[in-house]
Amino acid sequence: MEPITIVYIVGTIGMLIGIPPSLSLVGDEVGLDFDYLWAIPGIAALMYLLMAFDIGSVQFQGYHVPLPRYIDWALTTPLLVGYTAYIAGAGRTTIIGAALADFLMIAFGVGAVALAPPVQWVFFGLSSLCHLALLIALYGPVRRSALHEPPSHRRLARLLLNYIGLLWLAYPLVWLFGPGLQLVESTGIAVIITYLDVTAKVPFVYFIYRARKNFVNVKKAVSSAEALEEGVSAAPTTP
Ligand code: RET
Repeated sequence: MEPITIVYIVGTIGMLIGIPPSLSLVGDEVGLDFDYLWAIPGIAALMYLLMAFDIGSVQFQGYHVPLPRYIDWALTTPLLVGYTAYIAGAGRTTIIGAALADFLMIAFGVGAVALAPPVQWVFFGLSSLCHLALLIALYGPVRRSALHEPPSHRRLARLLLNYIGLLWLAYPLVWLFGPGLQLVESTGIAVIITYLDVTAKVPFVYFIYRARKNFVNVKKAVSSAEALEEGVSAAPTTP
């Protein structure tokens, strides 16, 4: 068995760990709708399984590139960004705009790995511009909209926002050392990316799962406070 196969199997198992907590939120009445959160680790687990069997990989400029990785990123990173903006209470246009900037970043990224030297740098530039646009959207309108949310939502939105904002900075760097300058060969890059991917997804869904209890408690607290208020106002005011 190739060492890289083991890495991708570990990646598959890692992603599988994210499925039960996100599945438990399906159909849950927590005020926010997380019915498709499972698709984030779910799609990734499937793509890692394909990579473990070396299905769908191609050779670009003498560099081994698994296409399932880019299918995974194209589908799941807009979900990561979209859910973050949604939890922050952002409007439809902001959510779609941020998810679109993210999708274009990945689409241009495919050009950056598929094409030969001079042109690949143009695509690297375009992809990086989209990454920048995404960060501006997250730290601008998304962050601002979180200010109007209840504390539990605001805290979670901020956590996810910084998680995406910081961790994802590693990806263009990895590209530079891998497909870009080819200083690190594809096996080493695959190990790093597997680690980053599992870290980007599994704690993300877990953070939401963990905070779900807050949402429920907030709702319960609000309704019991209301019931209390009604009880108080219905009660006679004189002792
Ligand atoms: C590429 C190409 C070079 C320029 C930039 C890139 C950014 C990639 C990112 C990927 C994030 C992936 C995640 C996966 C989770 O499983 C495509 C490497 C900017 C930010 C979070």
